[in-house]
Amino acid sequence: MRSRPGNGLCFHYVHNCVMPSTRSWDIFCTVVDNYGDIGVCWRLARQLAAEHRLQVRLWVDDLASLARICPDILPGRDAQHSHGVEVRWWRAPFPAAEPADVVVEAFACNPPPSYVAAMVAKQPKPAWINLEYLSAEDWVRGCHALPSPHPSLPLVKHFFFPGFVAGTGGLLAEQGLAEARERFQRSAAEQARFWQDAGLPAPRAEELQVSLFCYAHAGIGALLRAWAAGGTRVRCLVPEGIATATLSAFFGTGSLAPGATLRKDGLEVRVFSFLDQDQYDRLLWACDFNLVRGEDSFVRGQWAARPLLWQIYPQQEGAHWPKLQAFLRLYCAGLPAEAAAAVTSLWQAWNQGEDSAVESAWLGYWEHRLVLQAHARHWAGQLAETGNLANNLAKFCENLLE
Ligand code: TRH
Repeated sequence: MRSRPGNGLCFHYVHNCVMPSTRSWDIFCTVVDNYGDIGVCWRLARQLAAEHRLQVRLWVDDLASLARICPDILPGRDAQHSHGVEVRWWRAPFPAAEPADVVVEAFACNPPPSYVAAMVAKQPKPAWINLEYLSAEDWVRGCHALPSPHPSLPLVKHFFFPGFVAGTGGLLAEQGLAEARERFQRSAAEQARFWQDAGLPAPRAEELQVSLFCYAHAGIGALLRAWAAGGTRVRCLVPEGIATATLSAFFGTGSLAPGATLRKDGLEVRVFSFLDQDQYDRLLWACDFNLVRGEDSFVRGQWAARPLLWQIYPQQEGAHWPKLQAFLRLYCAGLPAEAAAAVTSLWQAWNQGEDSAVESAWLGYWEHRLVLQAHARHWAGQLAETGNLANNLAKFCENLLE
């Protein structure tokens, strides 16, 4: 028997009523690179366990990456529990494990053959989901929830696509997220506690707070120059290991350990140790402007209801460009034309990594800050209406299992 966290009770939906049941879920995650794969899976696993009281087992091949965003995790352990989730180290040889009622493979990561064989033998058959990457492109609505029969086995996989609009799976968002953010953004005491817990001094008056999470190729030098030379004081908060080459070159220093503070004219840069996911959310809520990347921090930046700049994960042959344009079309639809053009210029320049274009685009962008602030709040409210991914997925799987 596998060990089961929590009280073993979970719930399923029948005609919109929540009924007790005993569903188990297995989520499979391979870490291709960085933190986005495990970031999404960890957030989903925690939410399913906490809000749906499901018995969630997360199989991940790289515990060190998970430990970075959840410091409770001990790399090297085959099995451990955290936040109501059973975390299993996915490595060869794969142990004999009874498949769960619902099997989620994240980003087409292919569960082990022995596990798939056990899925075939299980009665009733598990619901099998391939959780896809996030994209704002139109085709997503047409592919969301489609079945894909296995070519040789009596199993059917369903595609589940996150998205920004009705007809997609929605975005990950915990219950009460908007309320928690609003409370935090209104409460000086909560913010003071956050800065203290994060080991960062509280902001100074009239100082713009910026968080910076980006890939190495970003045109960061241009932004640093613009912030240093601008009329407003800027404090830029950077996680350890991010943008190190550019920061060292700009400030002429080698030390970028957590706690390092670098100053030039009106700009101060502070390096911090990676925060856990919940604290990272608070950082985004506390900042006036957030630079985010990949998938999960991009979504959390939107939930922060603050202006943001997204660096999309670069793909071969420029496959990421249509995705960026598709999102910009959606995001800018509700903006006045000049502000929309400013957002588009900055996001494009940033993603092209063109230093000189970034510098002038930033100045044009920040002129619209009041409009952009209001828009960010409105956008977060609009997204919330699409429903959240964990709920949508739980309902979808219940229907498959009925
Ligand atoms: O790390 P990312 O670039 O991740 C990815 C991967 O490259 C992946 O292969 C690719 O497919 C995907 O992007 C699109 O960026 P992302 O998605 O934002 O993930 C970062 C995670 O790290 C996210 O869950 C937030 C978390 N995080 C913390 O918990 N604490 C921190 O201090 C920081 C900076 C991030």
